Amino acid sequence: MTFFIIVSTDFFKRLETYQFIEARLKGDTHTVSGKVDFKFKVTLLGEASVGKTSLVLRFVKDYFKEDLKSTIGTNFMIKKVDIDDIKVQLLIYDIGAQKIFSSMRAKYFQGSNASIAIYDITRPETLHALPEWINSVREINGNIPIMILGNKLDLEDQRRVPVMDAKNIAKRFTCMHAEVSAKTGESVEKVFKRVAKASLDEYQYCNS
Ligand SMILES: Nc1nc2c(ncn2[C@@H]2O[C@H](COP(=O)(O)OP(=O)(O)O)[C@@H](O)[C@H]2O)c(=O)[nH]1
Ligand SMILES: [Mg+2]
Repeated sequence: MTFFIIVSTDFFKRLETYQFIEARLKGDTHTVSGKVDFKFKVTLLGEASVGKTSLVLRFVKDYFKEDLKSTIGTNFMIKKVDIDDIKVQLLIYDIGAQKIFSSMRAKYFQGSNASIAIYDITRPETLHALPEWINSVREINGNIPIMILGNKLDLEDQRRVPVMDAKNIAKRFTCMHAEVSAKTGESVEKVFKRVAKASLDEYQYCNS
């Protein structure tokens, strides 16, 4: 009985968050500080513990913590980036990998302008799980830009995923590829900016 109450409370909390996000997406462009030219939804994909939450925290708050609690449900964070003189607001959705939330995933994928599919360079199985994630996000959103991203580059001495393996998968699925470290911050900002630029290019291409 107690279990049931906890589950349903959590469900309504998530539903509220979702409605709040939807309202923001439909709202004006003054949601953060100052005006923005474009708002893009970017979803993070990938297996548990590859570093999705750590990456978004590094990018948005320039912060890293070794013992993060695993993500329950979905969180989102907002950050503005400048692409030349164009102001882009990224709404970054961090999806919990737990199977129990898979029924909610389609909802969260909807309306993505781009995705970042993350693997851990020390665990090959996390790369091999990505095609399934990529197919589900493309089923819902069509051919949006996707970045296949290797994380934990600071653990180079424990690397078990050759760069070429990831590049081959990226080529097969027409995705970008890069490697970063949420821990040291190496290349994190550069990668999010590349994703923002790809979203902008895609938007301009589709609306030209
Ligand atoms: N060495 C190293 N550890 C990382 C890095 N990014 C995340 N981690 C660790 O990997 C674990 C899982 O990270 P988390 O962000 O919770 O992964 P998520 O489940 O994909 O959101 C945590 O213990 C993090 O501290 C990184 O770049 N380098
Ligand atoms: Mg997480």
